[in-house]
Amino acid sequence: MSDAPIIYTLEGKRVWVAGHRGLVGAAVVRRLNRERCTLLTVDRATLDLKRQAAVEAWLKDARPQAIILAAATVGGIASNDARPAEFLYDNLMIQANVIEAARQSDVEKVLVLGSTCIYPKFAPQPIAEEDLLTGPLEPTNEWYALAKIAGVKLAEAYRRQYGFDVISAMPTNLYGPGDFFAPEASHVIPALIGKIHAAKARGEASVEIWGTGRPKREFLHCDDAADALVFLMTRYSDYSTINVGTGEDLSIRELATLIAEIVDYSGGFHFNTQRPDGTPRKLTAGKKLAALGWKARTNLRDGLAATYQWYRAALADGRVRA
Ligand code: GFB
Repeated sequence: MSDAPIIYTLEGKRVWVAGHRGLVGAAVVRRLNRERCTLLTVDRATLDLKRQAAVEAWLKDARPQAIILAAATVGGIASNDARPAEFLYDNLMIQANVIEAARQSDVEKVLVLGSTCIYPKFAPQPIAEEDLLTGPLEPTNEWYALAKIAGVKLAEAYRRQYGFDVISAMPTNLYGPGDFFAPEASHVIPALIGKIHAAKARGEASVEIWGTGRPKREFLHCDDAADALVFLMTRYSDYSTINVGTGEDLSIRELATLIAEIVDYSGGFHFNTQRPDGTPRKLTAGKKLAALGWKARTNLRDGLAATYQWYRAALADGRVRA
């Protein structure tokens, strides 16, 4: 099947990657380095995306023509639960400020990034884009999910009222080199890489896994996600959000086993059911993106092995702490 035609070109354009230091933003920067466009980035210390006037002034001055909005306050299941106000407020403000300022500054196209936790906790599997707002959310991440649903709706509303070309994409759980590694606060892959690596180094017989190990998750490498976002930027322009995933998932127990193999850890696991499982499953239906001609390339084992290699190098040179 051939790819959907290019309907928007990035060539010669000024493209702002908001959130360029994050996992996906950094991957988008790497991916855009292969396009003939001018990359714009700005550090958090220079521009606080939560401040409306500052965002409007920065955009008027920097004049991007296209924006990939990868900036967000994010974290794993425990951070989501512990910092509900920040996860809701920060993400609402960032999205609203950037989209409205982009409209005022005549930006041509904006891509807003979300997450598949926007879908109902018990959505039918695999989850299609049409399942949005058909049932209650998973309580551990409803704050983040509500903000990201607002992002989808801002994209729809600005297209409807102003004819502004704002699209939204919902990647599944992302991982890869440059991820945020902190045992309490990070997502499951960096948490387990860190914990299993430490257990091996200390000669510990077992590693704590949160919850029952039975929830299933779909994981997408950040470089695949970035490739999909650039693909969508150039080939998609419509109301519906678009899922971005691999179409394959595995249980947390299976994930822990795979990471232990990669780390070469021969100990066991103990499951702490005092910690939350979160949503039981969130496998995405990728039909819309597949119909446009895109599919993920990185196999999970290879992606995890490369991430582990990056983690060891980052530990050695002090970019991350154990
Ligand atoms: O990646 P994670 O934190 O987020 O957790 P979610 C995924 C699963 O791994 C849950 C289990 O079932 C956790 O209980 N798990 C096991 C662990 N051990 C650990 C551990 O040591 N650390 C962590 N973090 N998990 C997030 C949402 O949900 O996914 C966000 O909270 C966002 O809003 C993100 O959508 C992509 O997949 O449950």
